Amino acid sequence: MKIGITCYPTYGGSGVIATELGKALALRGHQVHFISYALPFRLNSFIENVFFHEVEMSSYPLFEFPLYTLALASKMVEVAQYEHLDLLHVHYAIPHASSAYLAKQMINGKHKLKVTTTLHGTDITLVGLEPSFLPLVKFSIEQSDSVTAVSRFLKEKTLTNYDINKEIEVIPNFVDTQVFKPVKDDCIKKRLASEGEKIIIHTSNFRVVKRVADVIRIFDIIQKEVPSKLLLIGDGPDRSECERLARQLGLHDKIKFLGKQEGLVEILSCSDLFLIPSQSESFGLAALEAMACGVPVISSSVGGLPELVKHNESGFIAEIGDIDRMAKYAIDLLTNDRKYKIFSKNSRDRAVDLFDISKVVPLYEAHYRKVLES
Ligand code: GMT
Repeated sequence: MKIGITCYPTYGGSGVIATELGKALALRGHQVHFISYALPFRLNSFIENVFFHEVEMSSYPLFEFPLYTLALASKMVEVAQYEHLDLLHVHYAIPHASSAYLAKQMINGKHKLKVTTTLHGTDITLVGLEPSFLPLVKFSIEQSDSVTAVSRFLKEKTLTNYDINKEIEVIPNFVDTQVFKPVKDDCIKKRLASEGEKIIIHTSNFRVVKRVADVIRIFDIIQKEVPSKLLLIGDGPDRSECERLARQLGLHDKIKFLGKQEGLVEILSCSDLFLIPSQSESFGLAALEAMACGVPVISSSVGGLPELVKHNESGFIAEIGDIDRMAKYAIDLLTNDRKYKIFSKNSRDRAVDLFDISKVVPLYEAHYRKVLES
């Protein structure tokens, strides 16, 4: 198949999934054309069958706001026609599904092109609900030839919030468990924590929905009982506030703000526990990557997280904001070696059995075939 993929190219789960999917499809012999405003960050080396098409933006002074949606639609038409695309797969509905709709209208039957939209999270649960976007998101989803969602939760939310009567296939996010695997490297552990200390980790884009302040407060309780360090990876709007909170609680020596990091596998592998107390989370790709490295997860009970974290088997789930309970679960696990080993193994097994790239990419291929035959 010849597949066009549009996604956000910077850090973010939807971009990661779109890029890894495209790379995996190319390895399986499909031709993949990425269309975006910049090279997706995980597309940093030559891969056969993978092409990148940059959307050029005009900076004409009359346009106070960049007209990306329109420029993207034009580029989609150009690539679809010249590269003979069978299908355009857009990740994150806003504005990609609308650009794809427009592109298809412009092609107007001259060339057969199907559009698949994958819903990822805040495109449905937050941004898409804003009055200025809701009608367009609903329309663009309804007009897509097919729609997938990354969790059962997100599928239900889409159907109810947008009053949509359309088939939505749930295809979960995935991880390459050959890459994200436990690599016990003592050297790194020694550099991050002192002898005998546990490592608690959280990775995110430090937005309000991630509740990073809760991570710090949970850690505050944990470190009183268990010698430990907290690693905070990523960057975003809440980071300065969180650094202030860490200093206020006298934890600045025990919390390391590492910023954005490339070599996540090694850091995850020497961590003992992953915290994700989000306000909203349609899937929680960061938690899956931790599980694949054998790291149990403590999460809030929102969104798609309960589909990922099996309570009392691969981690624990508690109500949003219940930092005492999350800390109690963490202390229980970190002070019980036997239980910890079982949870760590369960986490890895769950990632391998249900969410490995080799199991999920064929679901997308089958989905495409169904759409193309319809
Ligand atoms: O929706 C967002 O906030 C952005 C999006 C992204 O691009 O990172 O995150 C969502 O998609 C990820 C990949 O499918 C999911 O793992 C995240 O749970 C989801 N974020 C939220 O629902 C807040």
